[in-house]
Amino acid sequence: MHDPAVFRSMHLARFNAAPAIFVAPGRVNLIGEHTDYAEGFVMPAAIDFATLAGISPRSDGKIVIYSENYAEEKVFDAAAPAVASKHWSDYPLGVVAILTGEGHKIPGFSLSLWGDVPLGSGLSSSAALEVVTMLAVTSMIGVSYPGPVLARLCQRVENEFVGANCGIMDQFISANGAKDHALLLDCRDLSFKLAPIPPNVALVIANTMVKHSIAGGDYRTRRAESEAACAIINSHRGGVPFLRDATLEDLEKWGHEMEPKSLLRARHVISENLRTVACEKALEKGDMAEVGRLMAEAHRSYSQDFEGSCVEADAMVALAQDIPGLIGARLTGGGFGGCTINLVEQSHAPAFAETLGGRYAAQFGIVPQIHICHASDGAHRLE
Ligand code: GAF
Repeated sequence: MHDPAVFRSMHLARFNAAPAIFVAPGRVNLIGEHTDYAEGFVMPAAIDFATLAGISPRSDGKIVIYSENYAEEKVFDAAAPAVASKHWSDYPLGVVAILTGEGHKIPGFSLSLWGDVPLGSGLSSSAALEVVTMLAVTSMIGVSYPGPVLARLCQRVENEFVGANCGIMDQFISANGAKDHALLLDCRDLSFKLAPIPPNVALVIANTMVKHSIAGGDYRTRRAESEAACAIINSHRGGVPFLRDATLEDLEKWGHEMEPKSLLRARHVISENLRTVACEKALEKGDMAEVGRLMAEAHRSYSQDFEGSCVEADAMVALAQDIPGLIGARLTGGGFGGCTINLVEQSHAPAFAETLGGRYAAQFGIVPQIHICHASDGAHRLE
């Protein structure tokens, strides 16, 4: 279905109109977890799982959205205010709401959607859906936003319409990713640097098959705990509105005033920022041993200090350790389930995937999906 011709025929058959077709990828985060909303650093890559959107204008004032994945069509009145209903259509509808709030008049349109980003697996299927819809709708009304602005608007869909308190990482990488590169993003000013992924390194994504949504309570709780620690530091020395501005020395000085869990969450975020910047430097130098060491330390911190992992993800990381070709492994994304990212020497990748899958199935009785992915370009028009 990544073939736009098949997608075009599907839209044409349903809506009797030729669509403009857009694509937006999911993502995997190599390092920098729960640092984005602390205005820190992240280093994700867009992957070759993506969502496609076909759009054509309508003259009846309706917004008709069809999801091929859900085999479901939803019809809305373009003139009526959009309301969220905890349904997949919240994401495209939220795009309309945010654009309307920005002063754009959105006419009726038909939108077809299809994607292969695994849902609820921490690979940002919702960000891909927001970004592809934003690109499709803005292009239909003749508006062109720079990638970082488009990403911010999509983050607002999530924060203000869907009601998930996420940071900017997922929408940013889906909109701005680059083939064969990870992207070191400064979530404070959205400046970024592309970090080449060596051609002999594969991104092996292992799905624990444990689903988790960032709209759930754990993400919110962890965020609140880390922000509480930040408030204590800020009350002492000021100028620390976000953990991005805090240091490990701050924790030594004022950690005793924090709730024990807050202290641990903050230690993860502060140290993760340091690791993320260091990891980009190591990648630039081609020092893959250092990349692997930083990923291992990042997983330990995510699991033990942030308590953002789960038994299955910890096992998936542990089971990978002695498989030939592994450079580094860690849980990726919002946490509490989802996928691990394994950087693996390309020549070993197929055998690595098979061994890891077999070991995980033997331990948990669940066959995990394991994907050998490549870093891809961000959202763009296909035709
Ligand atoms: C989810 C969120 F959407 C991101 O903003 C980020 O906070 C991530 O979890 C954790 O790093 O993917």
